[in-house]
Amino acid sequence: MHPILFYGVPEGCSFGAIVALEWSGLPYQLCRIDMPAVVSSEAYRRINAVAETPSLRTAEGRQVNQSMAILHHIGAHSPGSGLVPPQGTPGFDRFNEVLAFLNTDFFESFSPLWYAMEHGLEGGEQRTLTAMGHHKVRKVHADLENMLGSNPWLAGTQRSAADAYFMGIARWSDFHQVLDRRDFPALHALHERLKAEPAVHFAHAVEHGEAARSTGAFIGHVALRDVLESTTTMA
Ligand SMILES: N[C@@H](CCC(=O)N[C@@H](CS)C(=O)NCC(=O)O)C(=O)O
Repeated sequence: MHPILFYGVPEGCSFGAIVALEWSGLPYQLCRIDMPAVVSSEAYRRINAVAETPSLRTAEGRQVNQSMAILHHIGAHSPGSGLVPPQGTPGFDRFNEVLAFLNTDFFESFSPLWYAMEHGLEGGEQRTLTAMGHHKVRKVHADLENMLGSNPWLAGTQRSAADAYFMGIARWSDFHQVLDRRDFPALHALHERLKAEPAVHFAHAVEHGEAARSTGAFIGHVALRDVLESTTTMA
């Protein structure tokens, strides 16, 4: 068997896991999950009890949820890829620190903006949450700019799974029209570098249902129904 990544559309944070799988060189399949309709369905809750994407079915058939756990799993199963530095090294600590920042502070800073949009808020409530979201998003960009310093990549001199994850979340500031990334020159340069990556083009095309050319070992899509049926058969 090979891993299956359940990725959420539109604009899902699963984007980074798709990029990481491409960079890993591991053979893998994708299962597309529409949000919010399918992600909150009873069928999908059999994959992930908290109704979130991404989720990874491992090559051994276990389910791993949460972006950090998934990225670590992919890295551990592709040790030559450089996605995750070896545990116990300074490189690992740096990688893990920046990934934790992205998965908590950076991710969370967008929640007022998503809430205002998804709950159709208007008037004063909408203005308050929008102002709060803009403040938080600007702050985490300034923080990440400082963390990045003069490094070309978030974990230092080498591309890692943290960069893949960053790309999936950073685009939300374009979606919500929060800031001009050129105000953060190091992050802007990182974003431009990532934009040129074939794996990023691939993930974008996959999300948009366009013809996508894998430079990794992507096998193809599988339907949620088929994954669930095969699980029942195996049980
Ligand atoms: N802590 C989780 C957060 C996952 C998460 O919030 N996923 C969103 C998409 S980015 C989701 O599935 N939302 C469900 C929905 O929109 O209904 C992780 O890091 O994987």
